[in-house]
Amino acid sequence: MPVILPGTTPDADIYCLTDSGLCLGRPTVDVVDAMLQAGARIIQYREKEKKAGEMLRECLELRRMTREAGACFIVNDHVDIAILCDADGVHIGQDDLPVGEVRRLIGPDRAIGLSTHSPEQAMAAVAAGVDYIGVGPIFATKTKKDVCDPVGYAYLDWVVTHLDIPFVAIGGIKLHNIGEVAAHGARCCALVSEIVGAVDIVAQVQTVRRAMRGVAAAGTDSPQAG
Ligand code: TZP
Ligand code: MG
Repeated sequence: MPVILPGTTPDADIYCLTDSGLCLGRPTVDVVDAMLQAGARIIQYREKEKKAGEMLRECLELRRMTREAGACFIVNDHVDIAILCDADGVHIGQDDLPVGEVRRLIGPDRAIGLSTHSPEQAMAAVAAGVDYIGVGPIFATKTKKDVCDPVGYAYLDWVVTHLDIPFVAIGGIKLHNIGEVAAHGARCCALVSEIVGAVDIVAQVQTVRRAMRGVAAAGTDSPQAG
């Protein structure tokens, strides 16, 4: 199965991330199971506090589940775990290993995503050969520690206008603003707290996906398939 990259699905869609600190004490496997049940197509494992052994065990299980569901599975930060669990890709930040070194480790067939916060970083990411970029934080967020100031719509608009590379908008995206982010041209939006913090994750993923696709969130329309 080819890797599903942000912004390359036929319909605008969301990108779900794990965060065991925000998921109301539920096991990460159950959280991802709910995301997949709701039709999520891209899952990123992003755990900042767990030990490597636990992360690998969880990633092996999530890889099995995402493969069965036909969803893309990306591991944040940990190139070794991404390789060991046969993830579709790895997502790194500006202060992580250089893209060229990550490519050497991960090979040509797995995707590399890189978080960017400015046009300069985006152009450097393209030149370095990443497969997609993160664009944000669009709004203020408490989810990420040592996060930079929000980039607002200015940087998102610049990416939409100037680049062809797949990208995912991230940071402070919620049900109430995802339609506006999509209207600015984001075809893929990443949400952490708005999804993992929901009591009913299945319903929340479906509602947020509908909102992104321009269907009234509170409407009586039938849920869209996968
Ligand atoms: N990268 C930029 S902002 C962010 C990450 C991982 C956190 C986004 O979390 P939330 O809860 O959707 O604002
Ligand atoms: Mg990182």
